[in-house]
Amino acid sequence: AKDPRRPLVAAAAAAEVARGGDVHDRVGSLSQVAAVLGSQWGDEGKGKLVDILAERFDIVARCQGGANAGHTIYNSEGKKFALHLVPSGILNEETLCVIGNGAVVHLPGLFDEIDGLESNGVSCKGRLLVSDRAHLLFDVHQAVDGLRESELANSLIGTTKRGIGPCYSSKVIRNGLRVCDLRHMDTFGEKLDILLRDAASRFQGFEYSAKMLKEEIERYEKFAERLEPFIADTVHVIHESIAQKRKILVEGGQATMLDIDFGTYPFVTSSNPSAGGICIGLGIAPRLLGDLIGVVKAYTTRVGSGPFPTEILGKGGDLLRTAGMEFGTTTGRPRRCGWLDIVALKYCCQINGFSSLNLTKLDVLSGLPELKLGVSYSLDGGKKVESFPADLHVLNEIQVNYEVLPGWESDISSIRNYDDLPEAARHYVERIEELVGVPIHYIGVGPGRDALIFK
Ligand code: 2SA
Ligand code: GDP
Ligand code: MG
Repeated sequence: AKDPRRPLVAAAAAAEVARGGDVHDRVGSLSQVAAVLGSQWGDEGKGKLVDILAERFDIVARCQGGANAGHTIYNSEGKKFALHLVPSGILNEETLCVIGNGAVVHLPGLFDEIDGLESNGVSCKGRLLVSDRAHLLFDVHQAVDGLRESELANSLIGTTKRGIGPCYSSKVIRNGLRVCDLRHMDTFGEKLDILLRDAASRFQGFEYSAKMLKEEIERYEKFAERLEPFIADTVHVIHESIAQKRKILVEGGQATMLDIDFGTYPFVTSSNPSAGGICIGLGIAPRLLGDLIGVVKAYTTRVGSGPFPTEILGKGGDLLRTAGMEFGTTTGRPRRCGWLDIVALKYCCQINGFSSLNLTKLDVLSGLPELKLGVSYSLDGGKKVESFPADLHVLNEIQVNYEVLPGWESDISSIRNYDDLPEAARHYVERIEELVGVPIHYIGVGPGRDALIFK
C-alpha cells in the first residue's frame, strides 16, 4: 500500500497517475525487502535509482564492498553528491541508512564522507548505523593494495586502491579487526600489531615501527569515540524492522561481473555484489528477499583491467565515453566503453533472479546511426558458446555475434512517458527485454532525479 507520508518524486507521481493506479505503481508495490544490484561491471546508475526508490523505504542498506563504490546522485535542486560507503538513501530525510556486516569500513574515509554530507546540509546523525560485525579497513590495507598491484606489474587488476582486497583477505584469514573491537581498546592494540606485523613481514615496501602502532592506536581511540553513536547490531535492527512491517531496500555496490565468485576472476572485486551477498552481508534470509532490480546501462562500461568482449576500442569508445561522461566516481579513471553484452546480462539475470530491470543512460545513445547488441559468443570455426565462460583463455578467444538495430536522432532526455520515445528507442528496449526475458520497468534518460521513465 502507498504511504501518504512519502510523496514520490514528481516524475514518478505523474507516471503513476497517468497509468491509472496501483497495478502500474512501480515503486509503492515493491516488496518489503527489495534490492538494487549492478548487472554489468558497475557504474550502471544504481545510486540514482536507490535515491529515487528510497522515498518508499524505511531503511536503505549496503551489504558488501566499501569506499571503492562511487554512486553519483543529483538531488531535486540539481546538486551533485558522490557517495562511497554511505548508502544512497541518505539524501532522503526519513530514511535510515545501514552499513551491514558484509561491508568493510575505513573510518577516516567514512568520517570525511559524513563531514562532506553534513556540510552540504545532509544530516547523518541518528540516520546512519554501522554494523558492529563489519570489518575495519585500515590505512595498511590501502598501502598493501598498492603494493600488491605493483607486484602484479603487467597483469594488474586496476583496483581502486581503497584497500578492499587486503581487508577482505584479513577477514578471511582471521586477523581482521571488527567494529565491535573498537569497544575494547585494551586489546585493540595487540590485534592491530599482529595485522601490521603481518603486512611488514610480507611487503618490503611497508615500513612498520612501534611509533607507528602507537600513533595508529591513538588515532583509533578518537575514532572509536566518534563512531560509538553509529554502532549497532544491524542484524537485530533489520529483523526488528521486518517484524514491524518496515521496508528495506538493499543497495548493491559494484556488480555481478565483478563478483569474486561469478565475475571475470581475477579481475573482480573481493566481495559478492550478486544477490547472495545480501543474505551474507546483512543477515537476511533468502526467503525474505522479494523484488530484485538489476540495473543495466544501455551500453557497457568497465573500469580497470579484465575481459570485456563487447568493448569498442578507438574513436567509437571515445565517443560513448564523452557522451556518457564515463569517468570513475571514486578515482576519476576513464571507463572503457562498449556495446550492450546480452550474454553477460543473461548470465547476471540467472544468478540474481532479477524481477525487473532499470535500463539506464538510454539518452546517451541518441544520435548514433546504428546500435549493436552482443547477442551470442562463438569460438573459431563458429562453435557457439552456450554460457558466459569462466575461463579467461576462452573469453579471450570468443567472437561476439552482434544484432544491429536502428538508432534514433532526437534528444530523448526530456521525455517522461514511454510511448513518447522514438520508435527505434522503444524497439531497442523491447528487443533487450525479449532477449533476456526480464521486464524493463524503469528507463533512465538523464542523470537527474526526475529523468526516469516508468514503463
Ligand atoms: P577493488 O578496488 O579491489 O574493488 O577493485 C577491483 C575491481 O573492481 C572494480 N571496481 C569498480 N568498477 C566500477 N566502479 C567502481 N566504483 C567506482 C565508480 C570506480 C572508480 O563508481 O566509478 O572510481 O574508479 C568500482 N569499484 C571497484 C575495479 O575497477 C577493479 O576492476
Ligand atoms: P553506480 O555506481 O551504479 O551508482 O553508478 P555511478 O554513479 O558510478 O555512475 C553512473 C553515472 O551515470 C553517474 O554519473 C550518474 O549521474 C549517471 N546517470 C545515471 N543514470 C543516468 C541516465 O539515465 N542518463 C545519464 N545521462 N546519466 C545517468
Ligand atoms: Mg559507481
